[in-house]
Amino acid sequence: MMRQSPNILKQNKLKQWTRITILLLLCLVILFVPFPIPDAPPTDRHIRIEASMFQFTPSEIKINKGDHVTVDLVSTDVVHGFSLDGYNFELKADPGQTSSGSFIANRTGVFRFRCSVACGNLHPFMIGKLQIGPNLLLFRGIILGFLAIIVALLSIKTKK
Ligand SMILES: [Cu+2]
Repeated sequence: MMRQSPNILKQNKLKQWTRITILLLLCLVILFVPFPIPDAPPTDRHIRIEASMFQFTPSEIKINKGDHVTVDLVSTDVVHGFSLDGYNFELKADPGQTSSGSFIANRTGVFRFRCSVACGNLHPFMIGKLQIGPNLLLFRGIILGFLAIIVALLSIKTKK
């Protein structure tokens, strides 16, 4: 194998660092640049959620930002509660009864909702997920994944 002169080695190192820097900048752009996704027009949503030991049905709900949401909490067995993280929203439904309340989804993101009444030994696991607006984290993750694949392919090519 031919020995490379220190100068060429230095240049190669510089090139490598430039590549890494560009890559890091690209990652930052993907992670933090806002996507130009238009907000869907807000609508009135009526969501019926059944609470039973120890689950909510449905347990995953997707809505749009600005939606006026009315939740009907139906308890099918014992007393259950519904408490939404990030929002000051709580309901409590007696056995066989329906409890209703409304709120405006003015904050985007993924929020957990949980039972707020100790209903049994698995009560802490009685949780669900409310997604408000598009799941940008997922989009960004997918793009980052593609970037990683491209970089991997390129590095294989340059090594040959
Ligand atoms: Cu509970």
